[in-house]
Amino acid sequence: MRKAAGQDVMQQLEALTVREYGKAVKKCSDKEIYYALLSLTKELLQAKKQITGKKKVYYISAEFLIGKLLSNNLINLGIYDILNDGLASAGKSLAKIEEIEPEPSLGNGGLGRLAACFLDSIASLGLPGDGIGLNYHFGLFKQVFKRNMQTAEKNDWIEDNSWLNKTDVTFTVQFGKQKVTSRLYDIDVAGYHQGINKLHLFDLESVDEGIVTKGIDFDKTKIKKNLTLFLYPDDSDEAGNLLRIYQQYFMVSNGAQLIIKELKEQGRDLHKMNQYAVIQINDTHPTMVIPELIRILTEQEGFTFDEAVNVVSKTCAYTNHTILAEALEKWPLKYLKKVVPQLVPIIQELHERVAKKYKDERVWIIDREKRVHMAHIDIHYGFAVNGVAAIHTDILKQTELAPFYKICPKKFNNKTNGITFRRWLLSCNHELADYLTSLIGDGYKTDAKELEKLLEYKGSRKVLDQLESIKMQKKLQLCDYVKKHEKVTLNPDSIFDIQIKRMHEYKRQQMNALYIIHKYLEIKSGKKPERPITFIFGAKAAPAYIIAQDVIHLLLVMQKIVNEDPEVNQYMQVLFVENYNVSYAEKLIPACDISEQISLASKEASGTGNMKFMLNGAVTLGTDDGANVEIHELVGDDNIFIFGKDADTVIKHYEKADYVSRKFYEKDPVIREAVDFIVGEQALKAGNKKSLERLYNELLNKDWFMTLLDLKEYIRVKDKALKTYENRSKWKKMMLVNIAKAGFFSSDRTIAEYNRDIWKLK
Ligand code: 26V
Repeated sequence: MRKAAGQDVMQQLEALTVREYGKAVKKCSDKEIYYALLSLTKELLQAKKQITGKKKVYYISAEFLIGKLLSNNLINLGIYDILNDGLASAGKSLAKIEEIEPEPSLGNGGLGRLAACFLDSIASLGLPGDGIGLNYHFGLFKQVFKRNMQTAEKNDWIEDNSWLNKTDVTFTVQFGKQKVTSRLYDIDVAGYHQGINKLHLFDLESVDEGIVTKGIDFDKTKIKKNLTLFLYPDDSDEAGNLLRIYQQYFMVSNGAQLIIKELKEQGRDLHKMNQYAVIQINDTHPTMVIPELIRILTEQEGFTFDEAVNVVSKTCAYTNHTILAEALEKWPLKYLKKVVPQLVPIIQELHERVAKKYKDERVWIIDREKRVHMAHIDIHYGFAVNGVAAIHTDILKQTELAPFYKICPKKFNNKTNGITFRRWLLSCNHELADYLTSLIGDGYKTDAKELEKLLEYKGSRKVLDQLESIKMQKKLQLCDYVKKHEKVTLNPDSIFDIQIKRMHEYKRQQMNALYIIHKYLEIKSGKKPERPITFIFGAKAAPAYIIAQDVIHLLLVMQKIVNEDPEVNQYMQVLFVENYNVSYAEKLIPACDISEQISLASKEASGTGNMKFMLNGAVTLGTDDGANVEIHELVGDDNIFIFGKDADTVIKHYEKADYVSRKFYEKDPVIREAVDFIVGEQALKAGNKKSLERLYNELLNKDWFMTLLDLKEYIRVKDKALKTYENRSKWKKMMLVNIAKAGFFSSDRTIAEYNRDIWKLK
């Protein structure tokens, strides 16, 4: 057995390359070293102790956006520095070697990334907890820009040699009369100086990658071949929706079978399942685990229906991640009858029990249009319901889920999201982490609140200058990377203003685009900014979400117009990076000056990018929404730029249906000028008429997410942020306060709260 850590890990690597390739590390290519490190790290992980305990949490989620794993595993195993130094002595760069690893493509955005941060923190706190999800072969699509538009290609991320470990666990999953066989693949999840848990990813034995034709097109009806090909295929048509239900059932049936298998292997009494297992349902996607467990317990384990309902309800807990109605799943009963007929009588019985008990139809599971409200199953037949930031949980209680809060107030609780500092500081910003360690010791690595010790240095010029210099280093690194990957030369002396997140109207990238147009026109008219500004975007839009595609198009058109205009490009630049993903985020976030968090108040449940930026010394420009509210409270008015109508005002506008975007357009020439530019001569020459006109009409006639409501104030406050940046000592203090106050947002804190209030593992 190899030793887990220590000086000899470099010797182990040398021995491995000699054995595998017949040469020393210094003679190997980066690729050869990567694969040697992969097998060495996997061996070290396997030698680690599995985290055990009486009770285990199963975090079941359709997405785990885990990112590349090499660097994180090395950090958590405590061997990053040794290898980094050893490789450097052999003339090799670990940072370059890390680039070889393909990024797993198992999530859309925040929800999936949160699940990944949670797995890291569960293991790092030494808690027994496994993830359960699906092994999508082509994951979320790869974004490729063509003619300033997003196109989608398959993301072929799985290699023969990868972090996935094939197991001999297989199950049968039944869809009506059809049966498929699954196979379990595991990824080891190492805690920071801790043992390991597992991420269990189920795959379809009969999956056929060959059925993908052009781009991401494939026959959606061939479920025996397609079930684990893609993450959330296009759900704009019936076949897409059915496939989503097939995927969800495949995930939960496998999950339920695995949990029961493990409990039986441990000799547990299934009637007391809740003493040994807790199932955290990540959004509504895994909701069918509730009826599926009830089905298995009654059909195969001799439970009465009441007994099964009773124990399952004490085992399952639900996290809500959005108040957007279109994202709260409601499956037509007829779809469920087609895909999972065996669950339908169970769901109907669960509904009957609710309908008998409550007159208020808003809490029923099946509505008059025969749609099954998945969240309602979770709330009635789970023991806890949580939102993901204080304001989000309040809105759930007072508005979206108010009828439920009335009947079961005790189930509701808040768990403000968090991020793992291992990835979002120690791994992506070694320079800052090392400097912080030199100032305040490394206690903050396990107790993030210790970052507050940094506040002592608020008056130290030396420290403030060093923070500024690290920021410059990270900007230069980003410039190099962008030059290579996007063929764009950025100016590191400019202010980096960054908005990276899924493309959605509620997140209001279109508002930022209108600011860019406004700034462009100002410069054209002779009003130059004090310092150049670089506007950076990264985002994927769902292939069926047309308006989101239009916003991407507008931004790419602005990139072309601005960057090619010699009168302007020395004062501002626009960059929309292609195929934004976790690895790109790790490069962008440490280099950011202004963090754009500009969602329409009430709509962003939490946000987690906001936390990552803050931790890396960026200052937030945002609305009082999601976790921004808590960031605002922590850093105070002086260290954040807040603008826009608050959540109550926005909710009232929706209730009264009295927001008319055209009024804002008509009464304000600044707004009018920016909006008109979208369909002006210059934009139409550079872009696509149909797309730009559609977006223009949307903004003028609908603007469901109230862009124009906040645009004027956004311009004012963003200009104020840019001006404040010129007061360098003030800005550097703001950076310091943001870093110092970020400790609250460690996912270790979030998980400790889940454990204390919901899971009660230890
Ligand atoms: C999903 C969909 C799918 C259908 C089209 C429209 C739409 C809109 C939003 C969503 C979001 C699904 C849930 C989600 O990803 N929520 C995110 O969860 C993060 C982790 O809790 C949180 O930080 C983000 O604020 C929240 O948007």
